[in-house]
Amino acid sequence: MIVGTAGHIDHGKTTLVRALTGVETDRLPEEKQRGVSIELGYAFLDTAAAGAQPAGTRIGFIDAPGHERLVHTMLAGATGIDFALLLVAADDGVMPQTREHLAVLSLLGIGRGLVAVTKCDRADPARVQAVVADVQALLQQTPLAGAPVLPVSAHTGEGLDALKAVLFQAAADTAAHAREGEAFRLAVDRAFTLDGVGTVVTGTVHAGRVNVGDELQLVPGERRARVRSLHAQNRAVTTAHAGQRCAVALAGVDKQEIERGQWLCEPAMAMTTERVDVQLSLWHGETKPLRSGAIVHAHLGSASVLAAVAVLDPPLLEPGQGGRVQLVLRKPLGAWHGDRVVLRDASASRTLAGGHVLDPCAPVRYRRTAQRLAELDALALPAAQERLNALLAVAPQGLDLRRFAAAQGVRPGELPADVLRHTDAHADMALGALQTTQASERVLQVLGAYHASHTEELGPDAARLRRLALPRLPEPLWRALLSRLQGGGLVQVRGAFVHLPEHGVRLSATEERLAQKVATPLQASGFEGAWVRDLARDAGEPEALMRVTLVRLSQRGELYQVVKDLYYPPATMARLGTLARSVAASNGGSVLAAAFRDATGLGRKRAIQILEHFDRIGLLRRVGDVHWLRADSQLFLSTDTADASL
Ligand SMILES: Nc1nc2c(ncn2[C@@H]2O[C@H](COP(=O)(O)OP(=O)(O)OP(=O)(O)O)[C@@H](O)[C@H]2O)c(=O)[nH]1
Ligand SMILES: [Mg+2]
Repeated sequence: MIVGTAGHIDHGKTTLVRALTGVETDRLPEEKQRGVSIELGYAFLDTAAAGAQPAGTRIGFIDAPGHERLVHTMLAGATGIDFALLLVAADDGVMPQTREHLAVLSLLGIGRGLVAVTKCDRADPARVQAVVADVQALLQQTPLAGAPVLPVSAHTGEGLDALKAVLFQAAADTAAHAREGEAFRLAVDRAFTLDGVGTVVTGTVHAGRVNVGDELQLVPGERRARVRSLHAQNRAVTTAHAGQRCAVALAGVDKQEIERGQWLCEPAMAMTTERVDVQLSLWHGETKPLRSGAIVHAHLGSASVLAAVAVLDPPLLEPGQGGRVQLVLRKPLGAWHGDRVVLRDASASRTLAGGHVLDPCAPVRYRRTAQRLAELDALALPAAQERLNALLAVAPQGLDLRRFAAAQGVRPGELPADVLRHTDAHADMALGALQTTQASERVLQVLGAYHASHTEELGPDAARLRRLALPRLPEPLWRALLSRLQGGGLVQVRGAFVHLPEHGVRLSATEERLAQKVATPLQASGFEGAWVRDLARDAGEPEALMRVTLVRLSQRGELYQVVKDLYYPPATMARLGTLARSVAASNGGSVLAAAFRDATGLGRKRAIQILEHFDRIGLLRRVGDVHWLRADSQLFLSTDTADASL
């Protein structure tokens, strides 16, 4: 269990932590000199040492500064704590940072805690009782309502046993951390160098587990490093988990590369964002509503950054009211679903609002549409699996499952059986059952209409069909959909073309006759291809008739027209396509004209004509002088050769 102190300056936080743990957490010369805490302090208390049950439990303390200008430091310490220890000095009573720290704790959603009314040796019992009553009233509208309020004195020791008893009971009641099963994430609050150990990063583990030897990533950033050794709650361990203070020694990382506000996380979960959608409540003590355009300090994890507010729903937030808000961050941060957010005003003098992240990869556009609000509703559900199912049920273009898992900070879960799924090295995507049905219907309807208006053609090619029917559906899902339709016999795919099964290719008698006549010469023409004029002459047919017929045959997927009047049969085209693929494979995905010329033995001009044809039909994509293999193209994969019918 991690306990965080809170309370007005000089109310005795550091002194109480010292009385409980024996550790002096004010260590900076400036802190000692001025008697004021500036940095976060860390100390630990063993329940065993104090004779409590269960033995061996170690409570971590994060001692926060109370200075009004250091609320951001208090916030960095308070994020991720399990239990709040709010202090109010009996002589001073409730003061501004008593209120503000209480607001911070409430907005962080911290519902477990106690209030110590300190310096009781300095006030008479009536005064102490009055302060206790004030505090109880103050807690009323917060998640800490009803928490124990205990009079203590760090100087005389009065009340300390009762306070410890509450802490030990709370530690005993701390069940296995709810987020232990999630991916590992630690909010960094310090980095230093230790002789013989190297760079050490400390922070509160927000979720998951980590082991010595694991590879972790610093976020924001790309830096990865192995865990050389670990301390949890100030003890050397081989594994640490959510709900612990943790020090991680990282191999080969320089201290300068790390700062407070970063996260240390599993590389698969690395997620950097400049735009988050959050569920937010405006503090009931605010006097004005929160409007779009407001500039605020956003505190996420141990980071703080300036952000612009866009209130999504309702259009503005009244004090005490909850709603959905987008934060546009001035600087990228690591953030995940469920992370707590606290907003302070632009001059950092007031704590305004708090809530949690719904979507760390929030959209720039369409952020208030009914569709988007339905997605945010889905993201508000309590369990990751429920969110996944609900999101699939409302996402018209499907879901990127890897991105979803990373944003949620969880490993991908089970999918409903009836979704459409595409998985490969590059993508893992799913489309909900209803959306799959609707998309299928749309494809069949568009294809039917296409056949009706292009009776002479076999059908559109797959890329064109996608543009006509489902332009926004991601390519991997489009491919999965098409092969499902094909597998179910609802469409047929011939080369690059797609058609309804009943849209048979019926050649006219003339076309049939000509097709037969040209089959052999086309095949014999090899990689050079055959010209209409030569085919007409050799077949003894009129050139005009041959030209019209071959155009029709190519529209039906029977032939390929590479440049005007130059034709290839599918088998030859497939061999050329396979060669282009193998050139690309040995060249990091690119096909240069010279390499393709050498691979085919063709002249430069013809080689380029064929590459440009491949650009047009979607096998390659030209960028400058280089033709890149489209990773998502299925043309001329080995199965296609079997389709070569002429
Ligand atoms: N008489 C008396 N004095 C106390 C008690 N607790 C703390 N003090 C004194 O109050 C002063 C401030 O105590 P700190 O523990 O530094 O206060 P703090 O809340 O940590 O202050 P910041 O971290 O700067 O916000 C010190 O001089 C302490 O000796 C107490 O129980 N009784
Ligand atoms: Mg202090």
